Amino acid sequence: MKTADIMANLAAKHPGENEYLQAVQEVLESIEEVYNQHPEFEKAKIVERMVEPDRIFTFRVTWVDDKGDVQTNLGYRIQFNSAIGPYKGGLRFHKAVVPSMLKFLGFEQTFKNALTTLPMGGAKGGSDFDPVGKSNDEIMRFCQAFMTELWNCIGPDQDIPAGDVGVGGREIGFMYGMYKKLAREYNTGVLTGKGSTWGGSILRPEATGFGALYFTQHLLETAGKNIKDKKVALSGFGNVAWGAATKAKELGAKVVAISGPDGVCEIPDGITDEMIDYMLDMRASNRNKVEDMATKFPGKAKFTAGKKAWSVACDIALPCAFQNELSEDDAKELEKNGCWCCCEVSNMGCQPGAIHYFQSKGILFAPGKAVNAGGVATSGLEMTQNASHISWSAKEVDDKLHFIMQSIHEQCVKYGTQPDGRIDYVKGANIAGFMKVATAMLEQGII
Ligand code: 2IT
Repeated sequence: MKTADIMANLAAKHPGENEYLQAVQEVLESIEEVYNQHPEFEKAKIVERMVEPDRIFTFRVTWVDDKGDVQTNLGYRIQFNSAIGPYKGGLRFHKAVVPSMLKFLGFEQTFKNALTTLPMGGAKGGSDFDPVGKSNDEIMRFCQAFMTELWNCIGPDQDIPAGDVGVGGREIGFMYGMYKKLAREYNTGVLTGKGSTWGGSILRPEATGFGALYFTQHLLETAGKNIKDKKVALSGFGNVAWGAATKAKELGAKVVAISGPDGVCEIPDGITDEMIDYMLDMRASNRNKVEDMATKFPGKAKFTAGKKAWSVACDIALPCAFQNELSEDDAKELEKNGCWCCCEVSNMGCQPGAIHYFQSKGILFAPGKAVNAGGVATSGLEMTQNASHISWSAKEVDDKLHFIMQSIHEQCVKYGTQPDGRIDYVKGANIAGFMKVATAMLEQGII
């Protein structure tokens, strides 16, 4: 297999689907060498099959807003790969959602889920519904309308959605209510990220951010470093950024920046518990403005419009918001300001130029599919609890999450250690995930 040939084919079939093509390119270029050592993969055309989703559902979602006006959005579910388990992955509600975005996310999810050690295939879904400025009632009506179409594409042993950008516990609750009504079954295992009184796993809301910090700890330890007293800049203020800020502070780091689409909030003395709690209010308000933090905590948080978190001096950068949010220029600015480590928490948060720049300068870098896998891993733990009708304590879940993040780090080291001793976490994560999925596909025949 030659990456360039496969990419040329894919680009011709899917013109303009840039995010999808970017995600596939990143994986193929890092697995090419290993793949070509396995003629049985080539014979079964594993790569050609793996880069295309198994199937895509597209549907219209019509609902009525608070003014009584009829609104129509598009909804999608992309079932990408089910080699190692039922389809699993989040739902994203964001105005920029198009098939290319969900295909990149579903493709990434397949490898990420393989890294978790749990039996989950890859999927993604969502809608171009824009939650910004919407009331609680509007969110509920939209979620209900969305589920009237989605419900018969999913099931606890078939496809299990969860949250992603724009979808948290509130949205999962509204969607589960409608699912239950349509399916006439109390199938908690059909969605993860549920409320903790009705089948949701303790620590699922925190899990992506906590897992990211556990992974960061392993990476730093392997490099002979430590997170204590280090300055951390993170982007976003949603669920993932909230979990990351909470654990970073708990581990003794100083979170000096958070950001939003409107700009950055610099927090020179480090984020406080009150500020971390306030991030939840900011998300629930659907205003999508990080400036609200500076308004609420004047003198402690300083807002600058139009700037990114990467303009703030830090040791460690944690992109926690959206794909391609960190460019090569941002990477250069980070380096100039003293940053020596970037753990990507968002899915494909760094542009290819930024990753190459970090790696060429010896700046520690790990990719999202390894760093943020604690979220979907804890979804997997939620599925186990649902299937056995029990609920684990916070300690049990946290211990398992710790163990999984350690195992993901070990897989990256195993497959990513280079002849010069350097660990290429991008290669490590991609090869480890790929080998698991490819082997399962091979064993299951040509389907
Ligand atoms: O990107 C992700 O891994 C998620 N949005 C979580 C998916 C899940 O099924 O918990």
